[in-house]
Amino acid sequence: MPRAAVCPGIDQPLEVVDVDLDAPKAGEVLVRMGASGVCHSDLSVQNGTLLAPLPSVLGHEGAGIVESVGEGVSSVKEGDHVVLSFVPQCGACYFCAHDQPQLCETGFLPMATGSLLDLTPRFSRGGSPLNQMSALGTFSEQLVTLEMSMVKIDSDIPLSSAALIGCGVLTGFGAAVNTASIRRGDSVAVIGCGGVGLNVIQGAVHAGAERIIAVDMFDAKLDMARAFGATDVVNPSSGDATDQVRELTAGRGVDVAFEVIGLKSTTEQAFAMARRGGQAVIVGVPKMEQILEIPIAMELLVNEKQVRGCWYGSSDVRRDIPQLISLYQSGSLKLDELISRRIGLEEVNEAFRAMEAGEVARSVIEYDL
Ligand code: PAD
Ligand code: ZN
Repeated sequence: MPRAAVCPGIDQPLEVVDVDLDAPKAGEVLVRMGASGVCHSDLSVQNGTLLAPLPSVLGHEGAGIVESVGEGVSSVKEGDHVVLSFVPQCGACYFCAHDQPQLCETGFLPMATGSLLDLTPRFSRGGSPLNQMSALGTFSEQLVTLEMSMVKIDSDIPLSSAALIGCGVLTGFGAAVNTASIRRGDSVAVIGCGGVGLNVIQGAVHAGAERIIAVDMFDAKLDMARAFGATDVVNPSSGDATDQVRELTAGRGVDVAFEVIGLKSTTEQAFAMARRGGQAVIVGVPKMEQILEIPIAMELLVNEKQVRGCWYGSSDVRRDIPQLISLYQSGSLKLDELISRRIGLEEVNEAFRAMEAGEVARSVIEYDL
């Protein structure tokens, strides 16, 4: 019986309790979790920004060790170390066949409904089903998920660092490298330098951006941003962020502006910071009903600006996870530096508080293996 952090309902604290876990069915895998990052999207489910069926075991950024496999599973076996993907990627549907596995059709319903392919979760408590966020539920000592929701990694990579790849790194790094069209020498702005935004910064460095302007309201985050490769920093408390970014770019604006918070105001800022012909890449998840209004004639036509949405860094997990691991192994990708606090599962509510207070890049739950 694993211990898991369950969100009982919107705005209710997570409860750390023993839960029941069914054995893996065909195409499914039982994983003993090594670690799970605490991402803003977990908090967004708890506070109702991101709609997900509750009650649910939260957590969608994790790595662990395969304990057993269901019938027909061939890509992993007992003892393998794996990074979990919060988007199941089947490799065979229309989107997977068109180089957009982040939009996988097979994986969409399990991800959105917090269940597996038969649309039931494997967690339960007192006989009632408990959903599993993004078909995972990494805030649990063990979980059962789809074979298509994991990628095998070398067993010498620390699981706490590998866990971060599962959401923050794939999303942020991928936003810069896959979603945006950054060219060598470009200027970019990154609004929001938390666990995801810091990875946009390191992705922008990798893509060859020359000027990387970090925007955050906490100076400590801006210090981290510099350590991850930002060349300039802007704190909106010392003047309008758009004006400050324009001043740094000869009044023109940046080639690519990223919004990595999930607010309407900062999404509008990203659009305003982009130069004529530039891109605004939206990574932060706002409230479901949020609408973005853009002056069509001036901004989309005369100024030819583009808005690009970014889901999971437009990542192909089977292509990108091995690449990120090898960048980490060669010292070109920071993972350990993203970990602000190593915590136990019982401290998950405190991790939410620390995230909201801007105290951490990532808190990482470490499980006893
Ligand atoms: P985080 O809380 O670690 O970071 C957010 C950062 O924004 C913090 O550093 C804050 O200080 C900063 N911030 C907040 N408000 C402002 C403001 N008004 N002006 C300037 N800075 C501000 O969150 P995170 O990095 O874990 O996640 C960021 C967003 O990305 C969040 O909305 C999350 O749900 C989203 C996300 N999207 C995807 C995707 O596929 N698109 C995947 C994962 C996470
Ligand atoms: Zn996340």
